[in-house]
Amino acid sequence: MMNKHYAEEFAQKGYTIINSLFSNEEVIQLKQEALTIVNKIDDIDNSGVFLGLTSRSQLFKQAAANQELVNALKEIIGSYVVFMNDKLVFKNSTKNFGSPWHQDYPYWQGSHKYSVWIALDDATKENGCLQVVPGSHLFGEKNHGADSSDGLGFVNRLHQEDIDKDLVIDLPAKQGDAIIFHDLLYHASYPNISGADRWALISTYKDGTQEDPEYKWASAAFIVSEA
Ligand SMILES: O=C(O)CCC(=O)C(=O)O
Repeated sequence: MMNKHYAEEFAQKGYTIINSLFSNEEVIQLKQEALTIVNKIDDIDNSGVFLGLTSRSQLFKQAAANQELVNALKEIIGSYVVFMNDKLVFKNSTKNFGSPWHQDYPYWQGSHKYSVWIALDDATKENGCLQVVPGSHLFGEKNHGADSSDGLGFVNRLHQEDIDKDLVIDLPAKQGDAIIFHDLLYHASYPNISGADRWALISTYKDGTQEDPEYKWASAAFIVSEA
């Protein structure tokens, strides 16, 4: 049941939150499934980002089409919603760096995309919750030429001087909460200084009526709502 006007908040701030989209039991299952998938892969890079859960797992495919999530996305995007791809962003005692400030748009280009950041662990300032600049989705596409030579991925990074610290807010989240955000929203995460896991699943969607370039990494894209 829709208990919140997601579209209004999203239009204003560039993000909106669905609390407890998944129960703790569902999240534990997802995390276990993710662990099984990741453990089978030998060449995981240093970024702590792993693409393509849905293409490997029915459980993740079901999660991507979760009805409450799709209803919220329809409010924001319109009636034709396409899932594009998902990724695991796992921070832990070794992958403990904060994700740098960026917009997602430089990665995707084309039509605007809508990502859903789902907490697979409680996320706090100490273990690396998200930080955002509310309303920055209205600032347009910014230059992402900041240095990214540290080998930690995230090749598109905003310049530090583009982030007005007074406007930044933290988005702590409970396990199972979902944060839907616009691909122009400035976002980053804190370093994980806790020594414990802070895993998140990020699923990306688009308006199916929009033409786009061919995305090789979205080969498992599927329609989650057509009407
Ligand atoms: O969970 C995080 O650290 C943010 C990751 C992120 O923004 C991304 O992978 O695009």
